[in-house]
Amino acid sequence: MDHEADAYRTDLMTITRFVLNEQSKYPESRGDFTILLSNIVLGCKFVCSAVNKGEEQKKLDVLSNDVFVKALVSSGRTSVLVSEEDEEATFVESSKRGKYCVVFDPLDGSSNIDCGVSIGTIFGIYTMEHSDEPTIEDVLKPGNEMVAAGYCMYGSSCMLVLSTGTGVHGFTLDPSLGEFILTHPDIKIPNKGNIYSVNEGNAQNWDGPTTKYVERCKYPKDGSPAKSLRYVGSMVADVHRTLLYGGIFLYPADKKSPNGKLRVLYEVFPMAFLMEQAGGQAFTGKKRALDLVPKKIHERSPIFLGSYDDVEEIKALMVADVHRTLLYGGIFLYPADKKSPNGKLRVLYEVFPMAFLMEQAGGQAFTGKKRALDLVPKKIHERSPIFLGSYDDVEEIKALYAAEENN
Ligand code: AFP
Repeated sequence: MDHEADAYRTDLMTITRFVLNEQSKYPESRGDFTILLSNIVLGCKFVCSAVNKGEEQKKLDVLSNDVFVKALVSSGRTSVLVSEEDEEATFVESSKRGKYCVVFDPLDGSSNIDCGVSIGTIFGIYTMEHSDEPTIEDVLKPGNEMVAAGYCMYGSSCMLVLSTGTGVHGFTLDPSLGEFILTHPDIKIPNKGNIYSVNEGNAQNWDGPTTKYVERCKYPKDGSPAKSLRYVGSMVADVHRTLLYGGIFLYPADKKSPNGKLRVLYEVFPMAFLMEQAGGQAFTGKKRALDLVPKKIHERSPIFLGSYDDVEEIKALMVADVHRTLLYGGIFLYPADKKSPNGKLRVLYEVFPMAFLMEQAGGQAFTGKKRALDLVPKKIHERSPIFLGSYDDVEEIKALYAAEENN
């Protein structure tokens, strides 16, 4: 008899026991998070059972949302809820309020239900830092302020993947016990993978770096084998596979959808949080995904997430437009136009760093009116037109602007 294996099998680490263990490391904690989580778990068990019964999509969408909202409100531990299903945020009545805010998609990928493909619930949790009346600002916060995030996948088995900021842990529902048991402790994503996951049907509308990246996945230049394409079209399933096998999942911007499709609060942030906790990365095409500050609860963002090295590659391609100018000379411009009189690029974290590099490399950076580095931004996300690159090339454009001014 294998006593060691038996000892492991009989030492059932339920999700509640796991979270209580974590909580015992913080003597000041009063069990609020455990209570909140047990209500999320209840919602997941309900949805799992409803999916297994084969309920139709529309009914399941509504049912799942109702169950989660009611479970979260009755936990007495929440103040603001944002659900993909509800246009407006829910503000919990004062007698039932608690210190947490939960953002969630009760049934993500639900257009796949009727053909039996894996779907899931995604959630992220913030804490309120004040005891005043809750406002929408309590959830319009960057993902790096989340205290926990996770998803539950309803597939061949029902699995809940959770991070409270100390790694990523996977729990599988044992239907006979009705409990989620720890089956995948401390999940780490491989540093590089051999799968890419994207809706290639949108390829004709992608930008240059995205097109180039996907081309490289298929025709690698460094002699490595081509990546395999896997795309379910259900984020939880695609991200779960990426987490376990490595590789990259992307839903990029395209000409028709400049912000991509996926929602910041309850798709991008929770998955980005899990990826980083598992040793991977999540990038929007411009910056670390968790550093986004959403302005609206249903805001969207492009997303590239997965293995550290794979995301590093797309990051490099995204900055390559400017990098090429730096290495080979020439000019990079994102000018003003009638629709965008300030261009598109942001002064503080796009124009300034690139202008600084250009000048240090002997080039110039010009806004169309003045030296870019002499701008004094009035707002943190202010935009400016920009022309940067080789000294003489920028000199030429400066001369054209000066001539126009003199006319
Ligand atoms: P549905 O909930 O409408 O099925 O959308 C699923 C989803 O939000 C996400 O789970 C997928 O990753 C993504 O959309 C798939 O989008 P495309 O169908 O455009 O590929």
